[in-house]
Amino acid sequence: MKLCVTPLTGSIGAAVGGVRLDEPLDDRTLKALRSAFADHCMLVFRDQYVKPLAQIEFARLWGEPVVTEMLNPLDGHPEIFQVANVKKETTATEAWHYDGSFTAAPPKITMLSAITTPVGGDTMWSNQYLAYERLSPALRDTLNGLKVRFSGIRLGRMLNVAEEDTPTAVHPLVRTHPETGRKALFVGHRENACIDGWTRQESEPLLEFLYRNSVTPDNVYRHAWREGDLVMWDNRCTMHYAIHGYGTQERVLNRITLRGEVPA
Ligand SMILES: O=C(O)CCC(=O)C(=O)O
Ligand SMILES: [Fe+2]
Repeated sequence: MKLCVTPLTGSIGAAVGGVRLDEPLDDRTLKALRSAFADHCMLVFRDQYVKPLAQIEFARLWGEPVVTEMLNPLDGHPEIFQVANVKKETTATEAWHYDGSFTAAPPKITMLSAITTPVGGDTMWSNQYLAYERLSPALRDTLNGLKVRFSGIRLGRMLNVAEEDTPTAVHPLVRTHPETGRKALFVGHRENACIDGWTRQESEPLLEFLYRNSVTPDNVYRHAWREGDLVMWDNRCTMHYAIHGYGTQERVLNRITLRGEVPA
Protein backbone atom coordinates (compact mmCIF):
# COMPACT_ATOMS: atom_id res chain seq x y z
CA MET A 1 0.00 0.00 0.00
CA LYS A 2 1.25 3.47 -0.82
CA LEU A 3 0.35 6.41 1.39
CA CYS A 4 -1.78 8.90 -0.51
CA VAL A 5 -2.52 12.41 0.82
CA THR A 6 -5.23 14.38 -1.01
CA PRO A 7 -6.15 17.94 0.04
CA LEU A 8 -9.87 18.31 0.78
CA THR A 9 -10.11 22.08 0.22
CA GLY A 10 -7.77 24.90 -0.71
CA SER A 11 -7.43 25.92 2.92
CA ILE A 12 -7.77 23.01 5.35
CA GLY A 13 -7.91 19.23 5.56
CA ALA A 14 -6.50 16.25 3.72
CA ALA A 15 -7.79 12.74 3.12
CA VAL A 16 -5.23 10.01 3.72
CA GLY A 17 -5.44 6.65 1.98
CA GLY A 18 -3.14 3.66 1.70
CA VAL A 19 -2.69 3.15 5.42
CA ARG A 20 -4.25 0.93 8.11
CA LEU A 21 -4.23 2.66 11.47
CA ASP A 22 -4.64 -0.57 13.44
CA GLU A 23 -1.38 -1.98 12.05
CA PRO A 24 2.16 -0.95 13.01
CA LEU A 25 3.32 2.10 11.01
CA ASP A 26 6.90 2.29 9.76
CA ASP A 27 8.98 5.41 10.36
CA ARG A 28 8.62 6.67 6.81
CA THR A 29 4.83 6.47 6.90
CA LEU A 30 4.68 8.13 10.30
CA LYS A 31 6.94 10.92 9.11
CA ALA A 32 4.74 11.49 6.08
CA LEU A 33 1.62 11.56 8.30
CA ARG A 34 3.24 14.10 10.63
CA SER A 35 4.16 16.29 7.71
CA ALA A 36 0.65 16.05 6.18
CA PHE A 37 -0.87 16.89 9.56
CA ALA A 38 1.35 19.96 9.95
CA ASP A 39 0.46 21.14 6.43
CA HIS A 40 -3.29 20.47 6.47
CA CYS A 41 -4.22 20.87 10.18
CA MET A 42 -6.68 17.97 10.06
CA LEU A 43 -6.65 14.51 8.48
CA VAL A 44 -9.46 12.19 7.40
CA PHE A 45 -8.92 8.42 7.24
CA ARG A 46 -11.86 6.52 5.71
CA ASP A 47 -12.82 2.87 6.27
CA GLN A 48 -10.65 2.30 9.36
CA TYR A 49 -13.16 0.88 11.87
CA VAL A 50 -10.51 1.06 14.62
CA LYS A 51 -11.34 -0.68 17.88
CA PRO A 52 -10.86 1.29 21.13
CA LEU A 53 -7.46 -0.24 21.91
CA ALA A 54 -6.16 0.39 18.38
CA GLN A 55 -7.39 3.97 18.55
CA ILE A 56 -5.56 4.46 21.85
CA GLU A 57 -2.39 2.93 20.42
CA PHE A 58 -2.53 5.14 17.33
CA ALA A 59 -3.18 8.18 19.52
CA ARG A 60 -0.09 7.41 21.61
CA LEU A 61 2.07 7.88 18.48
CA TRP A 62 1.10 11.54 18.66
CA GLY A 63 1.07 12.27 22.36
CA GLU A 64 -0.41 11.40 25.72
CA PRO A 65 -4.15 10.68 25.91
CA VAL A 66 -5.88 12.68 28.63
CA VAL A 67 -8.90 11.89 30.73
CA THR A 68 -11.04 15.01 30.29
CA GLU A 69 -12.51 16.56 33.40
CA MET A 70 -16.31 16.81 33.42
CA LEU A 71 -16.69 13.96 30.85
CA ASN A 72 -17.46 10.29 31.54
CA PRO A 73 -15.13 7.70 29.97
CA LEU A 74 -16.09 4.71 27.84
CA ASP A 75 -16.32 1.55 29.97
CA GLY A 76 -12.87 0.03 30.46
CA HIS A 77 -11.09 2.75 28.45
CA PRO A 78 -10.61 5.93 30.49
CA GLU A 79 -8.76 7.52 27.53
CA ILE A 80 -11.92 7.40 25.40
CA PHE A 81 -14.97 9.57 25.81
CA GLN A 82 -17.95 8.51 23.77
CA VAL A 83 -19.73 11.39 22.01
CA ALA A 84 -23.28 10.02 21.90
CA ASN A 85 -26.93 10.96 22.24
CA VAL A 86 -26.33 14.69 22.36
CA LYS A 87 -29.61 16.62 22.21
CA LYS A 88 -29.79 19.69 20.03
CA GLU A 89 -31.21 21.77 22.90
CA THR A 90 -28.26 21.07 25.17
CA THR A 91 -25.34 20.51 22.82
CA ALA A 92 -22.27 22.64 23.59
CA THR A 93 -20.42 21.77 20.39
CA GLU A 94 -22.78 23.33 17.86
CA ALA A 95 -20.70 26.49 17.87
CA TRP A 96 -17.17 27.18 16.65
CA HIS A 97 -14.73 26.23 19.40
CA TYR A 98 -11.36 24.86 20.43
CA ASP A 99 -11.46 21.91 22.77
CA GLY A 100 -10.67 22.80 26.37
CA SER A 101 -9.84 26.45 25.69
CA PHE A 102 -11.00 27.18 29.25
CA THR A 103 -8.21 25.00 30.70
CA ALA A 104 -4.60 26.08 31.39
CA ALA A 105 -3.24 23.66 28.76
CA PRO A 106 -5.89 22.77 26.16
CA PRO A 107 -5.44 19.44 24.35
CA LYS A 108 -3.17 19.66 21.30
CA ILE A 109 -4.97 17.06 19.19
CA THR A 110 -8.44 15.50 19.16
CA MET A 111 -9.28 12.22 17.37
CA LEU A 112 -12.77 10.94 16.59
CA SER A 113 -13.61 7.48 15.35
CA ALA A 114 -17.11 7.15 13.84
CA ILE A 115 -19.04 4.20 15.26
CA THR A 116 -22.63 5.05 14.29
CA THR A 117 -23.45 7.87 11.90
CA PRO A 118 -26.83 9.47 11.18
CA VAL A 119 -27.98 11.26 8.06
CA GLY A 120 -26.68 14.76 8.77
CA GLY A 121 -24.47 15.48 11.78
CA ASP A 122 -21.51 16.78 9.77
CA THR A 123 -18.59 18.47 11.49
CA MET A 124 -16.72 21.53 10.17
CA TRP A 125 -13.18 22.80 10.74
CA SER A 126 -11.59 26.20 10.09
CA ASN A 127 -7.93 27.05 9.50
CA GLN A 128 -6.89 29.52 12.21
CA TYR A 129 -3.47 30.20 10.68
CA LEU A 130 -5.21 31.61 7.61
CA ALA A 131 -7.78 33.38 9.81
CA TYR A 132 -4.84 35.28 11.29
CA GLU A 133 -2.74 35.71 8.16
CA ARG A 134 -5.50 37.30 6.14
CA LEU A 135 -6.01 40.18 8.61
CA SER A 136 -4.31 43.50 7.91
CA PRO A 137 -0.77 43.84 9.30
CA ALA A 138 -1.93 46.70 11.54
CA LEU A 139 -4.73 44.67 13.12
CA ARG A 140 -2.39 41.68 13.52
CA ASP A 141 0.04 43.91 15.43
CA THR A 142 -2.73 45.06 17.77
CA LEU A 143 -3.99 41.52 18.38
CA ASN A 144 -0.52 40.27 19.28
CA GLY A 145 -0.67 42.25 22.52
CA LEU A 146 -4.05 40.90 23.66
CA LYS A 147 -5.21 38.01 25.80
CA VAL A 148 -8.58 36.29 26.03
CA ARG A 149 -10.36 34.89 29.05
CA PHE A 150 -12.08 31.68 27.97
CA SER A 151 -14.78 30.04 30.06
CA GLY A 152 -16.43 26.63 29.82
CA ILE A 153 -19.86 28.12 30.27
CA ARG A 154 -21.60 26.41 27.33
CA LEU A 155 -20.19 22.98 28.22
CA GLY A 156 -20.91 23.64 31.90
CA ARG A 157 -24.53 24.46 31.10
CA MET A 158 -24.88 21.16 29.22
CA LEU A 159 -23.46 19.29 32.22
CA ASN A 160 -25.40 21.34 34.81
CA VAL A 161 -22.27 22.89 36.32
CA ALA A 162 -23.08 26.07 38.31
CA GLU A 163 -21.86 29.24 36.64
CA GLU A 164 -19.52 30.13 39.54
CA ASP A 165 -17.90 26.68 39.29
CA THR A 166 -17.24 26.98 35.55
CA PRO A 167 -13.49 26.83 34.81
CA THR A 168 -11.79 29.75 33.04
CA ALA A 169 -8.31 30.36 31.62
CA VAL A 170 -6.51 33.31 30.02
CA HIS A 171 -4.56 32.73 26.77
CA PRO A 172 -2.92 34.87 24.09
CA LEU A 173 -5.35 35.88 21.32
CA VAL A 174 -2.61 35.02 18.83
CA ARG A 175 -0.76 31.82 19.65
CA THR A 176 2.38 30.44 18.07
CA HIS A 177 2.24 26.78 17.13
CA PRO A 178 5.10 25.05 19.00
CA GLU A 179 5.91 22.74 16.06
CA THR A 180 5.25 24.76 12.90
CA GLY A 181 6.21 28.15 14.37
CA ARG A 182 3.18 29.72 12.60
CA LYS A 183 0.81 32.11 14.34
CA ALA A 184 -2.86 31.19 14.71
CA LEU A 185 -5.87 33.13 15.90
CA PHE A 186 -7.25 31.90 19.24
CA VAL A 187 -10.75 33.31 19.61
CA GLY A 188 -14.00 32.04 21.04
CA HIS A 189 -17.76 32.37 20.95
CA ARG A 190 -18.69 35.65 22.61
CA GLU A 191 -20.53 33.75 25.36
CA ASN A 192 -17.31 31.83 26.14
CA ALA A 193 -14.68 34.48 25.68
CA CYS A 194 -13.81 38.05 26.64
CA ILE A 195 -10.69 40.05 25.86
CA ASP A 196 -8.79 40.13 29.14
CA GLY A 197 -9.06 43.47 30.91
CA TRP A 198 -11.79 44.75 28.55
CA THR A 199 -15.48 45.03 29.43
CA ARG A 200 -17.78 42.58 27.66
CA GLN A 201 -19.26 45.54 25.78
CA GLU A 202 -15.82 46.52 24.50
CA SER A 203 -14.75 42.96 23.77
CA GLU A 204 -17.80 41.64 21.95
CA PRO A 205 -17.60 43.55 18.65
CA LEU A 206 -13.93 42.73 18.05
CA LEU A 207 -14.20 39.09 19.13
CA GLU A 208 -17.36 38.65 17.09
CA PHE A 209 -15.63 40.06 14.01
CA LEU A 210 -12.59 37.79 14.44
CA TYR A 211 -14.78 34.78 15.14
CA ARG A 212 -17.04 35.32 12.09
CA ASN A 213 -14.13 36.25 9.85
CA SER A 214 -12.37 32.99 10.79
CA VAL A 215 -15.14 30.77 9.50
CA THR A 216 -16.08 32.13 6.09
CA PRO A 217 -16.83 29.22 3.69
CA ASP A 218 -13.48 29.56 1.92
CA ASN A 219 -11.66 28.77 5.17
CA VAL A 220 -13.71 25.73 6.17
CA TYR A 221 -13.85 22.00 5.46
CA ARG A 222 -17.16 20.22 6.15
CA HIS A 223 -16.97 16.50 6.83
CA ALA A 224 -19.89 14.17 6.11
CA TRP A 225 -19.23 11.24 8.45
CA ARG A 226 -19.26 7.60 7.41
CA GLU A 227 -18.94 4.72 9.81
CA GLY A 228 -15.29 3.64 10.06
CA ASP A 229 -13.91 7.17 9.62
CA LEU A 230 -11.11 8.35 11.84
CA VAL A 231 -10.59 12.10 11.86
CA MET A 232 -7.86 13.92 13.77
CA TRP A 233 -7.33 17.65 14.10
CA ASP A 234 -4.79 20.04 15.52
CA ASN A 235 -6.57 21.97 18.25
CA ARG A 236 -3.85 24.67 18.23
CA CYS A 237 -4.58 25.96 14.74
CA THR A 238 -8.21 24.98 13.99
CA MET A 239 -11.68 25.58 15.34
CA HIS A 240 -14.50 23.10 14.78
CA TYR A 241 -18.31 23.02 14.83
CA ALA A 242 -20.57 19.96 15.17
CA ILE A 243 -23.73 20.49 13.12
CA HIS A 244 -26.77 19.07 14.89
CA GLY A 245 -29.06 18.31 11.98
CA TYR A 246 -29.98 14.75 12.78
CA GLY A 247 -32.92 14.95 15.22
CA THR A 248 -33.11 11.87 17.39
CA GLN A 249 -31.08 9.55 15.11
CA GLU A 250 -28.20 7.75 16.77
CA ARG A 251 -24.73 9.27 16.41
CA VAL A 252 -21.76 7.74 18.23
CA LEU A 253 -18.12 8.79 17.96
CA ASN A 254 -15.21 7.61 20.13
CA ARG A 255 -13.08 10.56 21.13
CA ILE A 256 -9.51 10.84 22.39
CA THR A 257 -7.71 14.08 23.22
CA LEU A 258 -3.95 14.45 23.66
CA ARG A 259 -2.26 16.55 26.30
CA GLY A 260 -1.32 20.00 25.03
CA GLU A 261 1.06 22.78 25.97
CA VAL A 262 0.26 26.09 27.66
CA PRO A 263 -0.56 28.37 24.69
CA ALA A 264 2.13 30.99 24.02
O1 LIG B 1 -19.60 15.70 17.50
C1 LIG B 1 -18.71 16.14 16.79
O2 LIG B 1 -18.69 16.02 15.57
C2 LIG B 1 -17.55 16.87 17.40
C3 LIG B 1 -17.83 17.20 18.82
C4 LIG B 1 -16.71 18.02 19.39
O3 LIG B 1 -16.73 19.20 19.35
C5 LIG B 1 -15.57 17.30 19.97
O4 LIG B 1 -15.57 16.08 20.01
O5 LIG B 1 -14.65 17.99 20.41
FE1 LIG C 1 -14.97 20.00 20.26
